[in-house]
Amino acid sequence: MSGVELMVMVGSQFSIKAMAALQHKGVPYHLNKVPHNKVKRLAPGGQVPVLYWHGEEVRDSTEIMKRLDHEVVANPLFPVGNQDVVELEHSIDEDFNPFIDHYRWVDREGFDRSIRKALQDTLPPLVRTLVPPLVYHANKKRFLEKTGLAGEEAFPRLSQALASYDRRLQDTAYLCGDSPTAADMALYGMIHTLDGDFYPGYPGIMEKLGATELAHWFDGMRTAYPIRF
Ligand SMILES: N[C@@H](CCC(=O)N[C@@H](CS)C(=O)NCC(=O)O)C(=O)O
Repeated sequence: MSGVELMVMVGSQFSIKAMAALQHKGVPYHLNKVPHNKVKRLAPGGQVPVLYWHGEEVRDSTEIMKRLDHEVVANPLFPVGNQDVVELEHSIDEDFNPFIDHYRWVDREGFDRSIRKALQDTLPPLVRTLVPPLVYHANKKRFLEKTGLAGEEAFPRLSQALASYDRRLQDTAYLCGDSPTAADMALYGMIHTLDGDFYPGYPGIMEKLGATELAHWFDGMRTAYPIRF
């Protein structure tokens, strides 16, 4: 295989992150969309995104960004020696991602707004109402264990995290300074699935919390790195 291909799942936060990173690097790519129920079977390692760089496979969105920096020097995603970017990108993936899982898979209203709607838009009419509750019950426990977030603590902790990003953006245009980095790509994917364009689990939360800098940053990222599946 030649050229650059990205294997993704529609609406996946880590896929959006990798798509934005490729745009940031100015790398044209072909999108390979894997249906939700086939990711485990078709994606190497059972997860997306996967990058194929001229036939060579790179798994994991963080590794993809490192590889892009290696191949294309301009517009570094991980500027050399900048530990703040490394730590923030890691923390967004590890500490913030559980909120996305919570508001998509555990919180019932969040599930109804996001995954249930996504399923209803893709399932045949006959099973459209039957399948979503089964999917909810089959996955809730798994995600509850994975996130470790109980219902009442999710919202205050999510609010704190969003407020901390908002504070960072009061001083600089991007999370780690005046240029977008890997940390911005990571949060961009997450916000899209929480309060953005892809069946958001908690629409309106930035407005509700008065996170105006974050909302402004998100609008700018959306314009700079439009995501279309
Ligand atoms: N650490 C991985 C996480 C990737 C990940 O969790 N991908 C999810 C989609 S957002 C996935 O492929 N899930 C497949 C499944 O659970 O069936 C990365 O950064 O790429």
